[in-house]
Amino acid sequence: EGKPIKCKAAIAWEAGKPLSIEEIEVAPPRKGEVRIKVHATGVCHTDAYTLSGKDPEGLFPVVFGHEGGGVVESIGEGVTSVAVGDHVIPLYIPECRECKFCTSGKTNLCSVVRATQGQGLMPDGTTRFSCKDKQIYHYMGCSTFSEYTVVLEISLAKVDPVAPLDKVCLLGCGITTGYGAVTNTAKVEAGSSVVVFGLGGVGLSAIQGAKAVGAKRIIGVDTNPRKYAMATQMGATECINPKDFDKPIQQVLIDMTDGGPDYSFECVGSVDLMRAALECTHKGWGVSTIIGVAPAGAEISTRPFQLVTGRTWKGSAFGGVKGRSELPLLVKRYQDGELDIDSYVTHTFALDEINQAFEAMREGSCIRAVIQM
Ligand code: NAD
Ligand code: DAO
Ligand code: ZN
Repeated sequence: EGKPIKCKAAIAWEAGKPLSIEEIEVAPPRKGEVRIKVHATGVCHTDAYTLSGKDPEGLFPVVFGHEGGGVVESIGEGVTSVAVGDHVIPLYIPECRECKFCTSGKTNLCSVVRATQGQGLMPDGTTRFSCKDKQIYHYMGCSTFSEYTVVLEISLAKVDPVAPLDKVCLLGCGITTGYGAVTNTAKVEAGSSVVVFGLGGVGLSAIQGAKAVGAKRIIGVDTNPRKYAMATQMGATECINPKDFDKPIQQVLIDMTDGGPDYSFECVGSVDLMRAALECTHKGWGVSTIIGVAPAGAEISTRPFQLVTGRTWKGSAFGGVKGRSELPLLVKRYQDGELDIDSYVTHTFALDEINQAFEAMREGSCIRAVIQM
């Protein structure tokens, strides 16, 4: 029977306030659970969104963080797929391999622990974190802003221990999301034309995916021209700024591409851009994939004629990637030099500087801030 561990964590006591570094107690892993020493974690917009208080499902107090990498410290009863010392990436979409979703062959949205994960709890309805005699909620089943965390076995991708965790941690969210949306969800073919709206970490990864599958034209769209250099480095053949045109951006793109691109990806989270992204695609076969997360309650619209005339609207969560099965392959691609991760790390901080990472994210120059524990 394991013992509780005392360690440092960044706690969000309430919405809209900076995180505070506290000593917390992390209980040992129970049945099907694994305790991990977190080595590095990215900071993503979803953490900032929930911290802001705008997320109607946000719970406090909580340990945020869902883009991490760590090493297994101890395992609970019945855990067989990982062992002490294994290197792992926590997954906010688990892969149980048994539920209706996992066995469908059609989706990565494993739903066995959906209810409790959304309530910030482990499946037995309790939490493994406490601080100052208060129970602290888990976040997205990961809670990587802590030196130690407890995650379900089915929510862990075991990865090559040689891969640097302060880089491959970014496969826990944004990079996999953009890349997978192109390769898994839209299944873009070689020779295609592709438009990517939003050139942050997610959009840049969609560009990398498009380049990897052999797309011949890859157009990046962003209102911030400082994003174009990196987009070009990742494989964009051209970048445009909607502010430079009087015409709606969908018309600009249709004119540029003789009727519209074969594929588009919305990587911003704006319902207006989602509409533009659908409507710019080519009549008869255009496929537009929504990746960006819009504000709670927002709705999309277009004229049904856009679909009647052969355009398809899709969406993608975590790039349609089944984490336990597929993340090791993305790690391999990184190690083989086929997937750039290093360039995304524009900022690094220590855990007690984590509020600076949230500030950096608001600046246009930041792609990803990584916290080194
Ligand atoms: P980011 O903020 O780094 O990038 C967004 C980019 O969009 C920025 O470069 C910004 O300049 C640009 N932009 C803003 N308004 C624009 C406009 N009107 N026109 C063109 N460009 C505009 O964010 P990110 O980390 O790349 O994430 C992008 C989106 O993906 C977010 O909504 C995030 O929540 C979402 N996301 C979705 C999933 C998923 O599984 N579906 C996973 C991770 C992130
Ligand atoms: O199974 O219903 C479900 C929830 C799946 C979670 C999908 C999350 C996609 C957006 C994540 C935002 C970035 C972390
Ligand atoms: Zn499942």
